[in-house]
Amino acid sequence: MMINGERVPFTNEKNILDVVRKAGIDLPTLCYYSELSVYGACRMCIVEDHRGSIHASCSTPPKNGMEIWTNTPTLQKHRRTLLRLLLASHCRECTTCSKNGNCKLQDLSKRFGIDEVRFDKSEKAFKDEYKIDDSSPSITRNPNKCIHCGDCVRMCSETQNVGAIDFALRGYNLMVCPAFDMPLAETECVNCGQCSAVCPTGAIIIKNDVPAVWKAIHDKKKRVVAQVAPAVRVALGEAFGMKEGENVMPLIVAAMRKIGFDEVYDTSFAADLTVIEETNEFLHKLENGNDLPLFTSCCPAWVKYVENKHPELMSQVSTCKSPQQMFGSLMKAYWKESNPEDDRETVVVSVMPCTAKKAEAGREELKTDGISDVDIVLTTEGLADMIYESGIVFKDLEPEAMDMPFGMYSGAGLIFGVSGGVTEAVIRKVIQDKSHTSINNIKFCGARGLEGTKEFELPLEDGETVLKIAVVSGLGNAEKLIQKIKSKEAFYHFVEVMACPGGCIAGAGQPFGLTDKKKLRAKALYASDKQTQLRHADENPMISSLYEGILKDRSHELLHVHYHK
Ligand code: HC1
Ligand code: SF4
Repeated sequence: MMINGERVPFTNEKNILDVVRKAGIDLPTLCYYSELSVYGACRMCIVEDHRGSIHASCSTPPKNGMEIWTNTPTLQKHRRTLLRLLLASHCRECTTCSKNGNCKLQDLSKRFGIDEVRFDKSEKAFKDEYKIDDSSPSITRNPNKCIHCGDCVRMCSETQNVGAIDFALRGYNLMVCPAFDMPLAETECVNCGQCSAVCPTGAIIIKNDVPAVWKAIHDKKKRVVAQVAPAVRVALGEAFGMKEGENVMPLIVAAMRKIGFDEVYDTSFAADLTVIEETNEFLHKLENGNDLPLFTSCCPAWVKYVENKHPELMSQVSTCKSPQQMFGSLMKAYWKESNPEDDRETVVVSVMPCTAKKAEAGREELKTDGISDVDIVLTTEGLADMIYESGIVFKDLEPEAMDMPFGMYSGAGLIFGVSGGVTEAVIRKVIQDKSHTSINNIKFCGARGLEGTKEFELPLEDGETVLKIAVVSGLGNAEKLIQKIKSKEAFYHFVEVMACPGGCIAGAGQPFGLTDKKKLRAKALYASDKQTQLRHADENPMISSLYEGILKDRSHELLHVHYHK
């Protein structure tokens, strides 16, 4: 086809938009994501053909012989008019909006030179129009900033099969909200935050817990202990213009020490503990042959999904706390026991790629004597904000190592951050042959890759048992798998579920990224795993000393949970 007078070949591109972008022209969009269905609502991606007809390029397939232009006076006029209309009904408190500098509407207004908005309305009038919903522990909805692109609605229903939000009313009154405009916290929302990840404006934002962390750091009576999740290290660098997928963990440690965290540890350490506890639980169930498959439990959005939609399956969800929570309960108990003369209160801060971890940390079942095991959860972007606010030049930091003893982890714990990682870590524990070759060869078993559903069989060394395993990410894929299990179309011994498509590397608290970026993050985690001296959880010497010490009689109390919704 011809684009702006130049011949551009196309192959499998599903729409003109993809062909134009392939040709190096960044057509603007507000409602297009290649991983969601095409909605065609914003009309920013319009193109003009040789007859002067206008087409939405996202919903028009490319055809041989087509001639299109992307930047004619008509298109420019239409785009500006569309933006002006959107801005006219948008609450524009941009300087104090958490999306300031990261808002697609703001970017496009600048790009198309919008310097005045007619039909203006005061900020107060907006605030009086729709109430802000901050009932959720993970996200805040501000309908005054919604541009009705429907990205959040499609993400919540298509990808996550939750459908907690949808369009309501018509015409000028059209809005996106939960059924009957209920507070989000009272719906089936699982706190995955994926709606906020695709929201182009500040209409759905992640709860900001940065002020609470600063308060704790500035309080001398508090010992602020941080854990950093596996997936954070391969995404945070992007916030500082570094290469996508680069592992910046040593710089994160250096930055966090400068900020004032007293100790910096790795959630991968607790993931090693999860591997041991979950594998033992799995082998026990396998021996008894009942209540199978065992579903993983580290993803709190998945746990909430089961509670909401399939409570009858809760007995099949592992009783292991997630690594975040294992870390919190262990940390508080360990320091109380080993250092009773330190009278500072321990505050556990997690840095997570995930918004559902905020909700998990607040759950009643994960409190000890009324106190949360994890006190505050920051997202990757929240930590980036703290680094930025502190004036730390991230790229120029000298790399530093984690604190000990909870900074020691195996590669098995590290790969939890990508879909299939928990499964691979469990397999590394289950197999008898722990040689390098054998551990390396597991990568071919079928657990790796960004496909939403992976199913494979694993023959064990006893020559008799063949494990049937499934790995899914995205709750819509989990639902399809559950239906297959229920209808007896399929049987599995072990099922790993992560709510975010691709696993935690694609968590809503990370800088946003589609497939290509996820691939780089996954690659970086697997590369780091290969460089660890310890490749399976049993090898972690700190873990064995804990089992001989504090966990000897308290492993169930500290590492397991029984949810009672
Ligand atoms: Fe995850 Fe997990 S891998 S859930 O994705 O099991 O958030 O990274 O920290 O808890 O370890 C998230 C990541 C994370 C837990 C671990
Ligand atoms: Fe839906 Fe997840 Fe957003 Fe909740 S957080 S509304 S479940 S996409």
